[in-house]
Amino acid sequence: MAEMINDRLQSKPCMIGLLGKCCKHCLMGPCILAKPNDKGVCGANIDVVTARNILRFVAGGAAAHCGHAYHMLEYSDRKYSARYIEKKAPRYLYKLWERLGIVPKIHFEHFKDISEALHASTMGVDANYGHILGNAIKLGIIDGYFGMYLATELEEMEFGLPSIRKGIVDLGVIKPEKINIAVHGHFPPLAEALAKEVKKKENSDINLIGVCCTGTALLARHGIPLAGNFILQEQVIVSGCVDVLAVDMQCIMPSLSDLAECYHTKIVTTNELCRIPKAMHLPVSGRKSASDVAKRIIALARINRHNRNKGKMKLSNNKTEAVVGFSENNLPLAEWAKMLSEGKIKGVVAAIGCENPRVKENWVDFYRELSKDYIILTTGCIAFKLAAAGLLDGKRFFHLGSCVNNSRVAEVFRKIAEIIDKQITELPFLISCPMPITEKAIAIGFFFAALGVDVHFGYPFLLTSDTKIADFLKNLLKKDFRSKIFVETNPEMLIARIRKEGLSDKVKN
Ligand code: BF8
Repeated sequence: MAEMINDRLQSKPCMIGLLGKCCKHCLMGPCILAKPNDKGVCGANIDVVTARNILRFVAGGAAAHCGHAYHMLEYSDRKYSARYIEKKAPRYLYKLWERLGIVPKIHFEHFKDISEALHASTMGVDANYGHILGNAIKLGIIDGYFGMYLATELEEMEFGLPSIRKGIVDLGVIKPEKINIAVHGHFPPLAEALAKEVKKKENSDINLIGVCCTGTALLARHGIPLAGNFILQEQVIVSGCVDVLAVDMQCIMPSLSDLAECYHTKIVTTNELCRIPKAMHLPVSGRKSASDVAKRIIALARINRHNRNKGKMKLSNNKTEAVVGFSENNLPLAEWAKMLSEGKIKGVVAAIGCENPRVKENWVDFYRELSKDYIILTTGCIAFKLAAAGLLDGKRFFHLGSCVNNSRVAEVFRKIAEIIDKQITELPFLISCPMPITEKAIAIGFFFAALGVDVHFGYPFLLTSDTKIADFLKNLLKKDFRSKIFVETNPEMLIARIRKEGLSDKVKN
């Protein structure tokens, strides 16, 4: 007998999830925040997690309604005014929304696809898992081109290209004798304005340092030292010597402001999307405000330096030199293509993504071993880890920048394939993301899979489940894209497999 809804109701709802107290937006979780003072691994508290879950519910509902309207627009071939909301809403309400900064401003067409994905995945819409997975690949393509490519291109137009140089990484770049300002996040305008300021003679007392991808962008473009990646961001404060930590957006632990209460560090948020309680907010909206905020931050750091507590300083001596600033424009791609054709190298592997503290395996040694036969490109937080291990020598390991700069990895693959006159998928390329944390890391994987590149993840998540979905995705990728996304959590197993099979027979797997 077919089971009925009453039967299915026997399965009790998860009360934690029901109340929005389960945070499953990264692979350090899912984190259960059952008691009022519980926090997720990143430090997000119950209020933040619940609010984020509500946002995702609202986004799903809004996507469904907007999708409906969008399909009607398509169907009837009509346009809508860019001032649609202003025209429709009561004047007083529109003014209020404007004052609160909540009038939607997005007109870009590709955002429609993202909202449609939320629409399609909300209850009662797309129930065909094959179609849903096709949509995930489409979003990967959007992530690649409208996300990483466009961001990289716009940053290069605004701030210039990276150039090959030596840089210093790790916590030892914090200098107790100087005024230390750290920049953290992903969106570089303020960090670039600060980089300009600290070149001035009157600011020679300032030591500007970076964290995460904002820091990586500064390292590649200006050689500004990189203090840490995602998992070291709290250690930057614990040094007791960072006078201002200016954050923009993404991968910023909400725990920072709580931690800063125990130290003298002033946290400054600079992006409208990213607010942290107890932090000072100095929004950057354009070139002029970036320059003004940079000056204010320098003045604030100069004053705050006097509040350091000598008894709480915990300085690190860890410092490593790394060669950085590579891109598709300055790498010897013709030479690599020749070496590949002649069998002098076995392939090109890109080590990308995060450093997930849940992962305990030694992936650094894995890449060290692999580099004997393969060229290793690297970006993001894993690039910091390889740099700190002393591997980024610019001979076998090449640092291509922040996570949005994975577009450079895609360009390297595209150009080498062009030179050899093959398709990307026919060549021994691999994307390896051994310690993913964020949704971004997974989206990047889907992008490269859509390009025909095999993608390795080193942390188990949905794709590891023994379901039809995992199989379907495997077959879909194999048939249409000649690629695969696979999970291997054991570096020794993967190295043995690559030694035995290489990367070029991937299509047969
Ligand atoms: O974009 S590697 S933890 S910092 S998400 Fe975040 Fe992951 Fe680090 Fe930059 Ni990328």
